[in-house]
Amino acid sequence: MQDIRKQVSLVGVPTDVGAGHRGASMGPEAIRVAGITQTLEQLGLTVRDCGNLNGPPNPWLPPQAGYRHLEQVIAWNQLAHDALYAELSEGRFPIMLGGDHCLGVGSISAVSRYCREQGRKLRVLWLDAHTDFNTADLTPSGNIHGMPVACLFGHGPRELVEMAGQVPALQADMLRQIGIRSVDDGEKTFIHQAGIEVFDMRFIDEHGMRHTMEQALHGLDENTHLHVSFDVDFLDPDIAPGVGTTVRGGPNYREAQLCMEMIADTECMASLDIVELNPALDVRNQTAEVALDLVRSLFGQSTLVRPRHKIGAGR
Ligand code: 5AB
Ligand code: MN
Ligand code: MN
Ligand code: MN
Repeated sequence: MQDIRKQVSLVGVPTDVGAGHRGASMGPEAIRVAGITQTLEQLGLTVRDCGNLNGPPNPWLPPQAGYRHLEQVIAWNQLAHDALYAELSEGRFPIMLGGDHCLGVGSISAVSRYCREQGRKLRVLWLDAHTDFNTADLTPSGNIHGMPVACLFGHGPRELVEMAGQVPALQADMLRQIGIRSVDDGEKTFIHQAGIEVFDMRFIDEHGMRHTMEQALHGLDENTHLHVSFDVDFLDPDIAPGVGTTVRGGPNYREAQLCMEMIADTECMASLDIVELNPALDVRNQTAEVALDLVRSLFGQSTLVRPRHKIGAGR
């Protein structure tokens, strides 16, 4: 584990083809400008910046048959899948800098494929205001960034559903969603049917972030690859205005920090997505800077004065 954590690869995926607002395509550069490489190096990690992938432009057209820009979404996800799988195969820790969250399909398909080959267990934490479990029939928008989880569970266009080489790429016991507070009506029924464990904001309000994370991280062991898919709209818009789909009532700064610190404590995290950051909607790059503060905690920078026993990892 420690070896993988030391060798980080940044993969920029500058597109907004899956979103309903333009601008997430500028996300990778905003995180770089905020200083991600220096930040990770200060934490003792070695960083390879692989630069940006180069996919099709955003044609900015209305949805067709329930999907907006399906062809472009498939192309970008295939590029992301291939690039991330290559980094994983070299034993490195990939960080995907999105880009909108449709890219979760490519990223998590790569991780799913890799874990299958390596005989590792997979746990995905989906940090988001939204469940992203829409289909062409259920979607209110046609925007595919609202559909990646459904695709990973086998519901969606064949090219996306089959990207991991095994359908479905994910099963309910592998996924925990945290921070949820905006779910469309049809999506709600469908996610319930799929048996996915959702720690929504009501749960976090009632039980607190500590208990939420203890539950979400329960059962990890040394053979578990923990993937974190961090949609920046997970955060309360007060601290993270630079996203296309803000929803009030998200985790505040300290709650988000605790969430990340508890993930770090497990020492299981082996890949990460940072998606949906939209610099066109941000003010002085503050959202990128907050995201980076949280990344620092994810990689183990701690405000603890002295070490204490670890919680939540089930060991
Ligand atoms: B995000 C909405 N459910 O499907 C839809 O930011 C929003 O990746 C999706 O979580 C938000 O259009 C997608 C209304
Ligand atoms: Mn999302
Ligand atoms: Mn979201
Ligand atoms: Mn969004």
